[in-house]
Amino acid sequence: MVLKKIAAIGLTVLMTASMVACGSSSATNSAKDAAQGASDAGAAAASTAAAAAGATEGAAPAAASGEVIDDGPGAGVHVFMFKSTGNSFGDLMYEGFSEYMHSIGEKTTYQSPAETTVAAQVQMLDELITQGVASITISTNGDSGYDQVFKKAQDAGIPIISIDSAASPDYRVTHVNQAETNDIGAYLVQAAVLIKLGVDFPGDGKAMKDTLAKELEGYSGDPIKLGVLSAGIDTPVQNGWIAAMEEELKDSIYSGKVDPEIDKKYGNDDLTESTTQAQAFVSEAKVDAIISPTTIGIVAAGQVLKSANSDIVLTGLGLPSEMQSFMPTKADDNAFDYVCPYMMLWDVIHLGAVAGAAQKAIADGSFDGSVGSTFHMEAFRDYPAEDYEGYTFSDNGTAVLAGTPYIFYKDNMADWINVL
Ligand code: RAM
Repeated sequence: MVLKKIAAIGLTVLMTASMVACGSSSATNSAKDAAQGASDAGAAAASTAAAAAGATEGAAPAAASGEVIDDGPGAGVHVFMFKSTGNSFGDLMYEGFSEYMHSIGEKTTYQSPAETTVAAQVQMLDELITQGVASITISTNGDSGYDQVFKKAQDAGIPIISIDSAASPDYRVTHVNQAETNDIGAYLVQAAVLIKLGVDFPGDGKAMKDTLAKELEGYSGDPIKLGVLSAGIDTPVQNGWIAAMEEELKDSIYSGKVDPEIDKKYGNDDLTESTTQAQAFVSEAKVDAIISPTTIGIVAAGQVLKSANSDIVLTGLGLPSEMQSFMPTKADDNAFDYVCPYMMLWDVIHLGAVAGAAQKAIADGSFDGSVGSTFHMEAFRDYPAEDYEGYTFSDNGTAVLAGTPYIFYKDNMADWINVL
């Protein structure tokens, strides 16, 4: 069933200009087609609930570029489950997953609970497994509590891969990692401190550390204090990034200049809770910069800091469409007139497509998720065909690397507002 047709707007942009190279990448971020942005994808997700299970019979409909199809849950359908509904980041990953899968004749459905909890995901998974779905691709809300339901999937021969937020290596075939965890954590710290020091994005992600080292050498003020406004307290993906931030802060360039302790608050990827936590940062007045490694948290913090006309600066992981009121959008803007002068993310649509290609290869028996095992992703949209290879992930399971962090700043925001 075609639930949503999104008009492509014809603009083609390359995610290369300010890419942060991360050395270990076996894949590259690709050129991408500028399809309609997050709000339309959100509308598609909202319609998901209306998808009829009966639609699973017959051949999978083909999808045009930017078209989001939900075949509804049922036997033989590939399930994509995000942490919860109402999050454009999840909607965009599903857009890529669904479009890629339909381009190769597979059926998909987007199934996420209303609540961002382990229990809510487990209950949905249980029902989907009983229906005999073809596979499960999940972004988890926690690192425990899934064993029983994952075992049920395993016993039923339903492969599980995780994306964004990892599932236990005991049950997943592999994890689709958006970009290297250590890179994301390090770059977020570097960006936050550079922004606090009033330094524009140097135009190249790799140049951030050198620029920062020079700036900090001449810094003699009070130690800069960083705060993090995260998602859930147990969310694997954000906790991995926070650990990488703490590691980065051990580098000697920060010694005596930036407090090694991060003040952490959790908004559970809920706009209201994240707003309350951002307000707490403002009223406590202890931090100089907030890093929000969640697209929901960074929007809440942007709004709070802007309304309060606060001196606290902001960076993190955000969608350009949702951050345009809090960021510079033109090359001649003064970045420091905005609460968030620059931020990061990766190509979320492409990420979802890589997970689709992994599931297809698992179904065909050509990829088993082990280190060195590979799968092929066909070209789709402007993305070239590409091969991905399993490697050892930080939790000792395996992952495939889908991309690299990408910096959004005043020179490129306008290109992305209608895309992501
Ligand atoms: C949020 C989610 C997701 C995270 C992105 C950056 O939408 O918390 O897990 O990866 O932000």
